[in-house]
Amino acid sequence: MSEKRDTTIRVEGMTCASCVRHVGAALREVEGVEHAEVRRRDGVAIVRHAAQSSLDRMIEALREAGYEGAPIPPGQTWVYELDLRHAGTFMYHSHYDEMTQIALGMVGMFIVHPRRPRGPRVDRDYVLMSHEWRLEVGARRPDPNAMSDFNVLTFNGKSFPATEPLMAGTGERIRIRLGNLGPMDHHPIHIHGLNFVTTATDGGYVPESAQYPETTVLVPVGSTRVIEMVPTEPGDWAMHCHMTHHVMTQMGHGIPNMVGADTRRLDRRMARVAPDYMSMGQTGMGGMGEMEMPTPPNSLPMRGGRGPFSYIDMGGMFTVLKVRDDPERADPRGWFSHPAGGVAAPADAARMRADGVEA
Ligand SMILES: [Cu+2]
Repeated sequence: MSEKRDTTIRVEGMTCASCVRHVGAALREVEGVEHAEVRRRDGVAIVRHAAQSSLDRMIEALREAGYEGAPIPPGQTWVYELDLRHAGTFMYHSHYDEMTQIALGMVGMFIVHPRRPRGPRVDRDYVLMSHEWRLEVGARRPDPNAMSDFNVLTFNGKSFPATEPLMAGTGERIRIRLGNLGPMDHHPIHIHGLNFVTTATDGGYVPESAQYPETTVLVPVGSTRVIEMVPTEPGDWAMHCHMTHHVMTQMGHGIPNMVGADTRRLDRRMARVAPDYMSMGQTGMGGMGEMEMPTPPNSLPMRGGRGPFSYIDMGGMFTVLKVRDDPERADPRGWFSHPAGGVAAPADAARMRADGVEA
């Protein structure tokens, strides 16, 4: 192992914008590289999760750095050297003022590719890092004091519809590396229309004999899960966290439960004092994103995006796995063309009668 290579991650400043931009920034390296340099700038402390297998060397580096006692002062650049002895999917983050620095997004993925490929060759290799934020409506900076009540949920720093869709070819083998360095919540990541196996965690590879099929994988805080699949059905398959709140964005916590309420009398009386008043939530909240009502700047209230059939009212931690027979020529932002008869439609009366259903 005589190869030496320097790789630099720059983490500059700690303003909201630079941190949000930094989330999901993935460092990719190759196993066996003797020297990787992680250069960090401005107010960042320590890398701990990165390259667990290089722990000895890293502990040494951290001792030199004073571990938890010596955060890098603003304006300085420190160097951490790691021997990348094992391949895998790891993460890095600051270990100083964790509530603030992690809440503001000072996290990223650290991918070490094996020198010799293991297992079946994959055709595509994606990285998705989840994160959660408390961002008051109209505020520019996430609130680091939040402990459980997060209202903006992201993949690689973006909420749907801004998330990148993942393209895949029918019959290809797809790898998705999932990482979670959000402050508090575990995310059960679910994919429609196909199943997958977990082939690795940040602790190492899962032997093939221990892999089992799943449609949802839980990604706990502080861990990575690598899933692989071979999609056989072309289509637009939703991929999202299955916690319902995590596919919705800012939604006004503390609002009363209005489902089923008869507000006609209230609306009449309110109209006398506030002509623009409108009660909301009597049938749930699903249509609110589509209404696209004016909102304060820098807010993301329950927004989804346009779908092929109607408005997709999911936002947050949601993206689409686009499986195509000819992925190289397909538009990653375009929607799947369903074959005739391949989508649901209102039931016709004759069919319902034949099934014994009263129309
Ligand atoms: Cu979630």
